[in-house]
Amino acid sequence: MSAELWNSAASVLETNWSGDHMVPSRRLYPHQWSWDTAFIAIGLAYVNPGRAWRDLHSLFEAQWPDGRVPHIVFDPATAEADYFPGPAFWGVPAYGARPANGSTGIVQPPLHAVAAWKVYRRASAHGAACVQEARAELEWLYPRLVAQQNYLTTRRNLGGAGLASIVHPWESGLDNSPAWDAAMAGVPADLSLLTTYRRRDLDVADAAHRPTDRDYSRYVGLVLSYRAESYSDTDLLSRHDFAVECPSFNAILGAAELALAQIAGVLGRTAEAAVHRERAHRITDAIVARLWDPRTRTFHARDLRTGTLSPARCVSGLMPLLLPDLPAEHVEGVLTETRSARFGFPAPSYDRTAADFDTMRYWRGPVWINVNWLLRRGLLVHGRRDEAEELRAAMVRLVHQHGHFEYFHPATGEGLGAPTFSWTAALALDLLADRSVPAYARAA
Ligand code: 9WN
Repeated sequence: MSAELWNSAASVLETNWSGDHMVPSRRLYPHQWSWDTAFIAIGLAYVNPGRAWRDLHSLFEAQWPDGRVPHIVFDPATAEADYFPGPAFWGVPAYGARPANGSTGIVQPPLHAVAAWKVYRRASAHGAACVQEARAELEWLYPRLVAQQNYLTTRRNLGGAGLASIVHPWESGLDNSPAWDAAMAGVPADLSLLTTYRRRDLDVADAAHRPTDRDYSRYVGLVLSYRAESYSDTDLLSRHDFAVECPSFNAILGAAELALAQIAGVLGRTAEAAVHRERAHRITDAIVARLWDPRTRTFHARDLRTGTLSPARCVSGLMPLLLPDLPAEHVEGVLTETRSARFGFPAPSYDRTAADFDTMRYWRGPVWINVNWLLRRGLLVHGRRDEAEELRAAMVRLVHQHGHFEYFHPATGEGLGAPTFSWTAALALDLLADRSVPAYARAA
């Protein structure tokens, strides 16, 4: 089974390569996406490390002067009509050496340091030249990764506690998650926006799987609001209708600091390595202080406009397991939640027992491989090797039986969404090849 799965995964990555970057899916997502690039690099590390670095390079070449890494880098060879909201809709002005309309103005979870570290670690398997290349790439990326973290922890520290806020659900990567429902209720839904701007996703995907028109009009409205002030973050909380601290985004922010500590160590930047570890620690403390609900004993998204935690129990609430300094009480709470009837292995995107659990709709029930990959890493970080192995086997089985789909039905395993999806293929390679544990993992 593993050779067959390996070959099919490698061939998805071959098909989706677009010259200097990978597309998540040829039909549905014909540009380059930020956190997809990180997941994809983790798999390319096995079959084509040169492309892993090239893809990360293309993404960071589009980094804004303020440090933000855009959530989409637009491919100028792809027509405006092929993806909505496309380049002209975002209207991003030229910056640095970048032409106008080259990217979006929002971000996605900063997983790239974790990916770069994994690609570097794998380089020795490909020979000395590859190791040399990997070191040079780390040198190039390091200041850019640091700038990304600085942007998120300063300009996006809207709550003042050291966490990054997302100002659009798309920034979470978990777009349509019930975690945003309470905060989104306060965002005006102007359905007339969808007559001005036509959804393109419904031409290529099933409407029963995708966000509703109501939610989509809110997504569009939020972009228009951020765009109106040229994507400035100054005083954002007082003039923008959506600002949320997400446990998954911030857990990845903390994990990035730990990966940066490892990268800084290899680059001989010992003092910086200590600073990154300290930052990871502070992010962990802030997640615990602000996003933990002692009643549910799991983490929830905080709406900064109302100061309340979302009642929804989503897979994003399990992600702080990625952080080794998470206190034992919180680790226990999240593990109990993970193993409960609400989630299980592989974990669905939302509480299976919730009345509005939806087996089909985007991030409201189906299983995604990327968040399960992160969950497995979290289990390894906390020394739960047996559970990590159980989850690994469940993911490999799912993808082997059903294919490299974008997401999967949480009961039947049926493949849903895009059929040859890059991160599913990339992470399948890593799941087949890598049983190692992060160096900073704790003992069980
Ligand atoms: C909007 C590309 C992206 C992923 C996100 C996923 C989906 C886009 C969309 O596809 O989002 O960014 O059009 O729905 O939710 O996680 O990065 O694969």
